[in-house]
Amino acid sequence: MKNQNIVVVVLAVLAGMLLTVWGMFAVGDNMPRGVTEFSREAYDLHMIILWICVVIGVLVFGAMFVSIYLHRKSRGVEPAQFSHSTKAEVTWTIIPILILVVMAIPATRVLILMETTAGYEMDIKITGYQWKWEYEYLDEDIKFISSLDPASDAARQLNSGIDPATIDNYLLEVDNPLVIPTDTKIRFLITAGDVIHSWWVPELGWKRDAIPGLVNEAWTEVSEPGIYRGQCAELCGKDHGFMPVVVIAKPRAEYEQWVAQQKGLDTSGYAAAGGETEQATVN
Ligand SMILES: [Cu+2]
Repeated sequence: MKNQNIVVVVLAVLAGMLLTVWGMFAVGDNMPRGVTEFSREAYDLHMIILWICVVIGVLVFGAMFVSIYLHRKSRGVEPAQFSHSTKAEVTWTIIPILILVVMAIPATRVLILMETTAGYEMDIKITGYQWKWEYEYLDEDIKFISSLDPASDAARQLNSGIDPATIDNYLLEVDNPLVIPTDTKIRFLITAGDVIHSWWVPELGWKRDAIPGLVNEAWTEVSEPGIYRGQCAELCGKDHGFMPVVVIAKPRAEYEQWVAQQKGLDTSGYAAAGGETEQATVN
């Protein structure tokens, strides 16, 4: 290979690495920043570690390509004859250890934050079933099943003749969404009634396995009202792809209205409160 060709290959590989990272942002394929303190912490951590990895990647591959180029046989370079270097081994052991320790400090802080459910203001029990979710507001005596919305369900059937592109939020819409108040620390108690599922809403920054016979804990405190979508994230059977999660975060007053409406106390303000989906059943 001619010298110019080698330079082109080296530059192409380095450019390809940087292009991959840039493309991740340009296409929006990165993890979402989310709408909770925890999701933002996790996102920031992910970005810090990503950039550390990019720098390491560029340095390591850069050094490798440069030395391949500068020390190639056609330049008459003689190979070194040593078989062991304590100095080099100590260096390439200590530097990665330091990097790992530096990355572990913020990661541990975020992990502890993730596990700290203390100070929660309300409890919601989530139970996964093939292939739906059950939500139980433990303080409110509200319980309902949330499953794939009928429009998506009809379109997904074999030979349905319905073009999925015509369905809004195809496979990401449910009949009864989980409604939560904003700016409230909510503890989720997550379990399953048959096989292992996993409750996942990317904007909240975490997912938790729903395991029969075991109750997992997680928490959230959503700062921005909105509709957040997710899916079951643990292969749980043939309809695993058809049990989405929809969370609607409403300001406290609108949430209270929704609760009253669920209990049949007051139905007046529901439409005004943004109740665009079907109402849930009350047990
Ligand atoms: Cu599942």
